[in-house]
Amino acid sequence: MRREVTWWLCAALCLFACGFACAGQPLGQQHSLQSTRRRRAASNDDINKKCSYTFLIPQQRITGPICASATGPEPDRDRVTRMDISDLREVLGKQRREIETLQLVVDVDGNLVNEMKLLRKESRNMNSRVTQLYMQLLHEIIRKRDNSLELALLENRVLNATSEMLRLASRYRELEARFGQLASVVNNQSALIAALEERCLQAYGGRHDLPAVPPLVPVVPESIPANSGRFTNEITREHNRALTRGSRMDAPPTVSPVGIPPPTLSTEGPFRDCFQVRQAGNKASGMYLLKTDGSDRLIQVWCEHGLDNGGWTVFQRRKDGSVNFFRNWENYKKGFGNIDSEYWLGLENIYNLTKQGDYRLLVELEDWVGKKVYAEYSSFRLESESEGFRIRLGTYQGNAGDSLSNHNGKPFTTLDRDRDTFSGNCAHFHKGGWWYNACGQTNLNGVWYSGGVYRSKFQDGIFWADYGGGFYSLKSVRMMIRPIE
Ligand SMILES: *[C@@H]1O[C@H](CO)[C@@H](O)[C@H](O)[C@H]1NC(C)=O
Ligand SMILES: *[C@@H]1O[C@H](CO)[C@@H](O)[C@H](O)[C@H]1NC(C)=O
Ligand SMILES: *[C@@H]1O[C@H](CO)[C@@H](O)[C@H](O)[C@H]1NC(C)=O
Ligand SMILES: [Ca+2]
Repeated sequence: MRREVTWWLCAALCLFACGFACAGQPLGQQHSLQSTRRRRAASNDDINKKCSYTFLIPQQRITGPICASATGPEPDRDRVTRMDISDLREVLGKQRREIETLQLVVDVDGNLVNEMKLLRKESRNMNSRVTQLYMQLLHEIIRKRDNSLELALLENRVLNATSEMLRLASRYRELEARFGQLASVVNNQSALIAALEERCLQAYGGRHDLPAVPPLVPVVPESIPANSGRFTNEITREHNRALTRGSRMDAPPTVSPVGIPPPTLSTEGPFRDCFQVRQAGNKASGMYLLKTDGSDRLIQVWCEHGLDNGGWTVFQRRKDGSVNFFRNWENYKKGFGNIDSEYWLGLENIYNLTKQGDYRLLVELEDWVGKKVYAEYSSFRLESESEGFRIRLGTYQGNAGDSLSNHNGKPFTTLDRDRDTFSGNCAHFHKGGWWYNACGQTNLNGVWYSGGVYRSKFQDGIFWADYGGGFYSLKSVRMMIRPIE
């Protein structure tokens, strides 16, 4: 009985509810109910067709109140129907409200879902943005690391260079110390050799008339030419070997017999000095013919136009040891050598040149690493032969040091004409001809030694005491004059 009522209610509710939502699961008990009540077959069929889905409301909730009304005795069909309908209405109202509530909830949920979707989309965007940023960051990090690697490399290199520099500096100091030691040894040995030689000479025949040895020029000068040159131990004395006592003094004067005639000869008349040559428009350094005032003789000289605007008349030149400079008075008076290599213009010619006006002197020195230094004197002239061709110098200026002023006012001395202030003959010790004092701070007509530092009994090299000291022989030397403008 109770089951019948339940079914009926269910059917009604189904009809109603299907209007709202026919979405759900199939009704499980439908088949068994159909078989119990034949008179409702038609509607039952309808229900079966329409309500193929479950209700939103669970069955238990509906049965509660309906069961109460069905507990009475044999029910009247109309009464039951009325009661049921009112109950049903109530339930339906409740259901509707609930459904509305649910609808609201669904709406809210829908909004929430939309919001969720939006949020998710946004989150996706954020994700991609974050990824992008992350990649950028990664890129930056990698680049930074590369940079820092490069920086580290550079730092390493700087450190290396610094350590190398320190190493070289300490090595340089070492070498300097060693140079000092060696110089001192050389000084001691020179003194020792001189002493031994004197004793030796005295022992063999007691020649007490022999002159004393002149004082040595200090080996360590104020300015050092070049470090490398100082440590060469090689001493070549080809020039010295070539000399023999017999031939040395007999060598005839050889004023420029060698060499091509100067290019200016044919077109232009002889000039009084190289300054005039330069003023005449000749720009090339080379050999030119000069004729000094009051003289009827032509002289060949080298004109230097590549230095300090040119116009320099070169009267002395050393460069390769090709010419012997250990000569007598006559040779030094007339001149000797080859104009295009080593030569001495001659005291008479120099005298006649400097007599023409006011000249200044330039001494150019080159050491064995090719460094050139200069000593310039504001005025320069020689006195006549009767005065021994005394040298007269003005004030010094330059970077070689003033080693020539020590000779200022001194007459010229050769081996066969001793006019120096030393007890012996300075030409003998220095192996040249010069305006010796007692004896010299410079010896530019000495022996040409190869390599710089030389070892010899006497200081007979081409030295300039203030540049290299007494035992450093210069590689090349030039002495030249130009009128004072
Ligand atoms: C620095 O010197 C060390 C050895 O002294 C060497 O291994 C390294 O490669 C050098 N670095 C550079 C950048 O030259
Ligand atoms: C050189 O001689 C001096 C004294 O004459 C001496 O004090 C010095 O030690 C000597 N030097 C060398 C390297 O022999
Ligand atoms: C120097 O000049 C004088 C005249 O002042 C002359 O007699 C002499 O020959 C000249 N000397 C030379 C070498 O030219
Ligand atoms: Ca003397």
